[in-house]
This record gives sequence, C-alpha cells and structure tokens, in this order.
Amino acid sequence: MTTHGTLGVAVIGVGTMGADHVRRINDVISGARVAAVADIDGDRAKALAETIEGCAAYADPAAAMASPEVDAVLIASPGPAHEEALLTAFEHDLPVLCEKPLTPDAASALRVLEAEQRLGRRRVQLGFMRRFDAEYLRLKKVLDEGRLGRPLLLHCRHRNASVPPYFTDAMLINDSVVHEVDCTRWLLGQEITAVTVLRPAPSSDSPEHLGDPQLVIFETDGGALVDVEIFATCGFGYQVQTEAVCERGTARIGEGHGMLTCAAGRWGGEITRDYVERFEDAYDREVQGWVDATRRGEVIGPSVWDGYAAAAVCEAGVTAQTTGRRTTVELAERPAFYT
Ligand code: ISE
Repeated sequence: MTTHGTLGVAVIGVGTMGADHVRRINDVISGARVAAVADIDGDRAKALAETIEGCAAYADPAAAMASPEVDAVLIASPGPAHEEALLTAFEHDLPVLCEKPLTPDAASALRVLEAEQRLGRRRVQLGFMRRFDAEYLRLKKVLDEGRLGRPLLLHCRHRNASVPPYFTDAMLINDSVVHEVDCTRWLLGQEITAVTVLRPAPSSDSPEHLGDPQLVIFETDGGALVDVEIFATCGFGYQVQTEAVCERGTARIGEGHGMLTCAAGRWGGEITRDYVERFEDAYDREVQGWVDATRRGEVIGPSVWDGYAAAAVCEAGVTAQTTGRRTTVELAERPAFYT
C-alpha cells in the first residue's frame, strides 16, 4: 500500500487546519510523509510544498489524488468541498481522514454514506478529534464503567475567544456545537432526537449579525438531556468543558488546571488561546491513529455514519435556531455496515 515504506499523504486544503496537519505529518508523527498538497489557492499550495522534500503542489484535489505517490488523503478543505473530494478519493480507493463536518447538510452526507457502502468496506475516519483527547477518553471510560450510574444530564460549555468576521448564527451550530453533538452521541452511546435553541440578549461584544451566546438543548433517545452554552466571542480564551451528572455522582472535564502559578498576591492559571492549542495532543493522536490503522489496512475512529448523524442533528439545530421551536431530528435508519 505504501510507495516508500511510509504512507504518502495528500493534504487537500492547506488553510489553518490543513497547514497544521502538514506540520504534524512532517514533524510530529511517524509512518507518513506529505506527498502532495492541494489548495484552490495554487500559490499557497506551491509555497508550502517548496518547504517539504518530495512534496508536489496542486490546485486541483483530483490531480493530487491521481498521483502514484499518494496512498491516502487528508481532507481539510472547507465543508462544502468535502463531498466531491470524498467521492474522488473513493474512485481511487484511497483511505481518508476527513476534517469535520463530513458535508454541510444531511442530504449530501447521506450520499457519501451510500457511496462508501458501495465500496463494500469503510474507508473514512472522520475528524472529530475530541474522541482522541485524554480528558474526553477518561470521561468516556468512567461513564462506560458505570460506577457513577446512568448519565442523566450533560452540561457543556464551548467558548471561543473570537471567530472570523464571516461567522454566522448557523455556523455556531454547524461549526462549533457540532462537536458537542458528536461528543453527546459518543459519550452516551445514544442518538439525539430533538433540539431547542434559546437566546439571551446578545453580548454587546457580539458582532451585529451574530446572536452570541446561545443555549442549545438536546434530548436523546435514552432519555438524557444535554445543555450546551455556545459563546463564540467570549474574548478571554478558548474553553471547552463538560460535566456529566449521573445517578450516583458527577464527572467534569475541561477545567484546564495544567499549572497554577502564585505571584504578587494572586494565584491562577492560563486559558488556552484556541482549539489548535487546546486540542494539539488530540490532533496528534488522531492523525497518528489514522496513519497506523491505514498501514495495517484498518479503519478506526468516528465514521461516515457519525458524520451523517451529526449533520442531521445540526440541520434540526439550525431550524430550531431560526424558528425558536423545539425541532425533532430526522435520522435515516443506521445501516448494518456501520454497526
Ligand atoms: C472550529 O471550526 C472548530 O472545530 C473548533 O473546535 C471550535 O471550537 C470552533 O468553534 C470552530 O469554529
């Protein structure tokens, strides 16, 4: 499967996340090399490729995937470009790590789900990186062991210091809350059946077109309730916290007390700047896990089904956001292929 003993990876899309993955494959993880980079901005791809030995630059993802040097694909382009890139990867029968979201809506996600099933075996690991974060893994273990009893509630806080000027209300759900959608499904092993969105009077620091923060409530088919605070322009740093309230105890992650300092009559710690910093280790483990599994001929981690289910919940979330009404999630039946 590999041309030179290491996995030749084509990275599609080299904006913030894609460029970070290129660095990771080059400098941090083992067993893979960046064989190609592709970006709609051909000059950006070229400039990056010039810094990596044996790396070719393309403006067209399909041309990168057709290269004999390429054994696997990491898709980090914007969500609307994912369907085409995934279908092209399937044509070349290439293993894929696809950044979230799978695609921007449930209908296109369903098309990818059907296309992967036609291949007869899983090809895609979806980039919900929190599943590789040490704290989330610890919480998952505690919940699965059942020591605290059945989980009744999850309280989630998702705060970004700031977001780009083009960020919209819908992106609060599709780009940010989508992680809580995946974590809820994964941590509880339950599907989300309905979404309600409540809005306080917006922060005066929130851009005019954004109603920030918002409170998103999930109901699950196991009878749990989940509240998510999404505050995308909190200003003070990047904070992601989850507390599970169970029958016989609670478990909380995301306090971020890595180091406490005491000086000048005060004690305190630091808050991470952004998700690239907060989830750096999770991204490393995610990409290393993908490379290792691919070299063994296996597929691990979140699947296309998880991407489709998240898209269906987000669609209901955006409807709930715009109508102000509780909205039920329309979910297709889970194919046996994904069990
Ligand atoms: C971004 O796309 C991410 O995936 C981050 O994890 C999330 O915290 C942020 O809100 C999104 O914009």
